[in-house]
Amino acid sequence: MKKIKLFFLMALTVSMANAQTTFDLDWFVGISNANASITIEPGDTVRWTWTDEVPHSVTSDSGSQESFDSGILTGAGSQFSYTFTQVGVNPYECDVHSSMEGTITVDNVASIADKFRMNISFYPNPVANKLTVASLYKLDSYKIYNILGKLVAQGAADGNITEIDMASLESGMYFINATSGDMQATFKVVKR
Ligand SMILES: [Cu+2]
Repeated sequence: MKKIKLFFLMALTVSMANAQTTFDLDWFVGISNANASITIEPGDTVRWTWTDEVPHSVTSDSGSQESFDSGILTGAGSQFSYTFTQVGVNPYECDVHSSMEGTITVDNVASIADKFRMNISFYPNPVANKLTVASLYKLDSYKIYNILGKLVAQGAADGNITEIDMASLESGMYFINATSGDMQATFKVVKR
């Protein structure tokens, strides 16, 4: 009994020390390099999902730190996963469409919070009306604070892509706080 308990405790400790994450990327003709590129930590997995009906592969370039190849798969919903274990830079592409390419960077990021922050992008900035927040972690909610720290708007986020209507806010600088589970990040946006 004691042994079992100890084992469980050890397993729990290990799993908490390496909070492994699976990142989902859509894989299709026309994907931008930015949307096919992410920064992860050793032990993290990237899962590519084919979202069109054209044949593709996920194939590491010759200069890639790790070597991986899905082979050519066809059909929306096809998937390929790879778990990266070494720190390094991994450029890859589709063997069928050389315009489909990206880079998986594997680094010992200081914290989950940093990893969360590094994988959020928002545009345009400055923004006139609609701000798009793209995140590789699915976002739950957002809050907008003005320069005085007053909460001026909040809402539910919409997973990987959230559109925030800022049309009704006055011109000026705002801080947007986004959350995903117990992670959060704040970034600065200028409203025209
Ligand atoms: Cu392709």
